[in-house]
This record gives sequence, structure tokens and C-alpha cells, in this order.
Amino acid sequence: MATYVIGDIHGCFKTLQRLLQSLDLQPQDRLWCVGDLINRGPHSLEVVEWAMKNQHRVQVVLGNHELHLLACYFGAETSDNDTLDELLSLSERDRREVLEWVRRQPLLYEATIASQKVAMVHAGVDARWTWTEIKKRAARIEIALRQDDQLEELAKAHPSRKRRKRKISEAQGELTSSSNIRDEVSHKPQWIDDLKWFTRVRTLDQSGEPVGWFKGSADELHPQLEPWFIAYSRACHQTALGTYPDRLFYGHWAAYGLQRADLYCGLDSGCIWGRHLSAVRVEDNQLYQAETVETALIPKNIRTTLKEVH
Ligand SMILES: [Mn+2]
Repeated sequence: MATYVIGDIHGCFKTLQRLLQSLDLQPQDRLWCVGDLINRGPHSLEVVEWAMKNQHRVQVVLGNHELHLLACYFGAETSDNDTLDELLSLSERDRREVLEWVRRQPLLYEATIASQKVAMVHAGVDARWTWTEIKKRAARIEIALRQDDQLEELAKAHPSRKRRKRKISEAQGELTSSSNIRDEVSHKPQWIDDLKWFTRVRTLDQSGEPVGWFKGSADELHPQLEPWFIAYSRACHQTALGTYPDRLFYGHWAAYGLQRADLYCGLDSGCIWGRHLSAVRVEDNQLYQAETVETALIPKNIRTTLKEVH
């Protein structure tokens, strides 16, 4: 039995099929997906249906785009760059089925493979926490996602809403005072704040907090920013053996691209940006790649901007 970990698919169902064909899959093999199965690309619904139909062998963790879908189901606004129409306009029954499946997927998944502790998350983890605490925080998010009132909170805290609010206050000539910002943050449940680690982090500032604005490549990395996995790697070396996993898989950072270190492995190789969809076989670290065959539904004129906001 082999386990393949697959990078961010982003609705590129045809590319996924091409990658799967190159794996020579056996019926008992397992497929892990590091999240962001949907959005940006043309076939999000097909990817979700594939993962749901094959849940006996497909293990998913949630990415920021799955969280975005959940927020949209609970009233958050879509953005112009979204390609979620098919998923959002499903019949009530089908929509409920997709929603129930998505909200039951974990933020962090861990298993023992070939005597090694292997884990995956979509973006990263806060290595100031112990592995036990990291798992506890992921579990707390997973419980929250199963409650409608908590998903309503998520929709309320959604960036699209903040952007809208800011536009309204700017239009009215109001200044947002710092106390308002503090109020907004203090009302946000802790689990929503923790999401930034599991689904969004790329780099950390000097105090070890995630930085939202940098999404560039390794070459463009600001000298005062540190990729989260460098801090994670440091923590792994400082902690007694056996605490953190032997290898942590993640995606999300397309501009940085494929990352294959001993302790961590980044698999977003920019499938949606015309590059590759990647998979690694856990047992022997063999890399498989399929060139993308899908054209993003994103108009060319906004792709450049998107690279900055994605
Ligand atoms: Mn992502």
C-alpha cells in the first residue's frame, strides 16, 4: 500500500486525472490532498465530487478556499476572482451534501506510514506551540465548523465583509478608529484567529506572527520575514524526538513552489498558474508531476493582481 500526497488542485480536475494516471494506482493506495481543492480553476465541483466519491481512499485537509466556500454558504460575499458558481448554485439537497462533507474534513491530519509519523496541513503551523497543542487547536476549529452559529461568525469575520465595511465608511467619510479595530478583533472567536496558521500562513515577522501581505517567491523574500517552516524546523530540532511529526506536508505557497526538505514538504507547484500539479509518494519520497492542462477562468488582466492577493 502506498500513500501519495497531492498539492493544491484548485478545480483543475483534468490535470488531477492526468496526475492520477501517472501514479499507477493500486486499489489499496491512499491519496492525501493538502487542501484548496477548489476555486480559481474551472472544475471545482468535479474535484469535490471526486473526493466525496472516493472518501474511502482520499484524505483531505481544509484550505483557505474551502473555508471561503463555507463562509459563502453562510452569507459571505464571493469575490470577482472566485469560480465557485457551480458549488454555490447547487440544488438545496446537493448543496447541503457538499456543505456537510466539507465541514467534516480536518484542518490537520496525521498517520503513521512506514513507521514514520506523517502529517499534513494546508498552510502551516505555529511552532511556538507543542505538537499536542497544535492538534488541540486544529480539533477546536473542526468542532466549530460543525456548528451553524460558528460558521455564521466565520462569514461575519470574512475579509469581503471588512472590505465592504471599509468602503462604506470611506464613502461616508468616517475614520475607523483603532479602538473599533480592537473591538472587532476581540469579538472574533479564538478558533477563527487560529485559522490563519492552518490555512493562510506563509511568512512570520520578527515577533513570530504571520504576515499577510507577502505572497512572493523565495527570491523576493523580505530580509525581516522568515518562512514559517524555518521556525518550524528550528522547533523540531529543539524539541525531544518524537514530539513533532517526522514529516509535515503542506501546500498554499505557490510562488515559493515545490519544497522538499527532510522535515517538511511543500506541494503547491502552481497548477493554477500554468505550472504543475505535484504528488509525492510518502514511502520512498518519489515525486510525480503533471503539467497543467487547464486554463484558469481568471481573466488575464487580473492574474497579475491575483498573484499578490491569492
Ligand atoms: Mn491556499
